[in-house]
Amino acid sequence: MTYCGIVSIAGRPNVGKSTLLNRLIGQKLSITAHKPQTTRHSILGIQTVGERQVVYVDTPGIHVTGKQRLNQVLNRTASSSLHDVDVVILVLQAMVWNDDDKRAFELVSNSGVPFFIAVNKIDNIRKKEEMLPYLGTLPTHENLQGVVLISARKGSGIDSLEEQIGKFIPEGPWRYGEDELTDRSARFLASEAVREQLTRLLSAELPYALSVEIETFEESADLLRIGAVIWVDKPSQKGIVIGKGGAQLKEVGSRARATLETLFDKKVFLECWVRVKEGWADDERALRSLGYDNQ
Ligand SMILES: Nc1nc2c(ncn2[C@@H]2O[C@H](COP(=O)(O)OP(=O)(O)O)[C@@H](O)[C@H]2O)c(=O)[nH]1
Ligand SMILES: [Mg+2]
Repeated sequence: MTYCGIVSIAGRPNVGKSTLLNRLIGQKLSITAHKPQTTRHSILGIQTVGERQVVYVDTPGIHVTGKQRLNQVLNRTASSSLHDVDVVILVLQAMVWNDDDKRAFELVSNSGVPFFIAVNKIDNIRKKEEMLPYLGTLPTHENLQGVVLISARKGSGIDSLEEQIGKFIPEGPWRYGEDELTDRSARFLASEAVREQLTRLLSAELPYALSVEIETFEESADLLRIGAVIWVDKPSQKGIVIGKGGAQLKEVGSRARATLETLFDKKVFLECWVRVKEGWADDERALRSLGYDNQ
């Protein structure tokens, strides 16, 4: 007898959804950074233990407002991932409850799916009893199955979360192979690894103005050769990404390469270029051509 279920990881940006997915799968599948909108795509993390396969869906965060098309597409992706799932994990940040959390709670509780609240980043709280008043103010709902305190970064509470979720995974055939970890291609993971470092190393708004496309991806027995194009909005941004004497781009490349060598367990040769593509964040067609879509 086998079990298989889909678990959606929901919540506003920056609460630690992607960090949680990576922790659950034990691999860096989804990129993380201390900035909202780091995750632009839904990504699946597949965990198969014994007879049970759990497919976790990491989503872009749920935003209250979205002026740009990119924001609207991100919200649509986030809401659509709440249906046709078996359980939702609504991630909150310990001691924080704001308008975006409230909206995420409403979306999740209205989806009709059983859900858990995972209160994340408890490693930041020195005295755990200080959390009691906060926990008391969280709303309740008939579909809410429990509240679990976790640290996605440090790993605490994860076993308990997995155990409680396990009870909601129905009997059924596996959807993925036993060894599969994600639905995403190696090319996609490569482009995300580059975007992660750009998001981390560049300041302020610039990361939102860029996207990464993999032009070449050649695998041989002992080497992975990857060519990545970094698309920016304006000519002025090109120089910022490249940095003085190319230092910034070099740093991005070498950090992304380290991530990819761990992920693929292989030597990686990574080359990055910067090119200008104006106004893409407002042009839905351009978004599609770069792979940002609901699918
Ligand atoms: N202290 C602490 N920081 C965390 C934890 N989980 C995530 N973070 C940090 O919170 C930021 C946002 O994490 P991320 O997973 O990208 O959030 P997402 O937008 O919800 O996917 C990153 O800087 C993470 O390192 C945690 O358990 N403890
Ligand atoms: Mg994320």
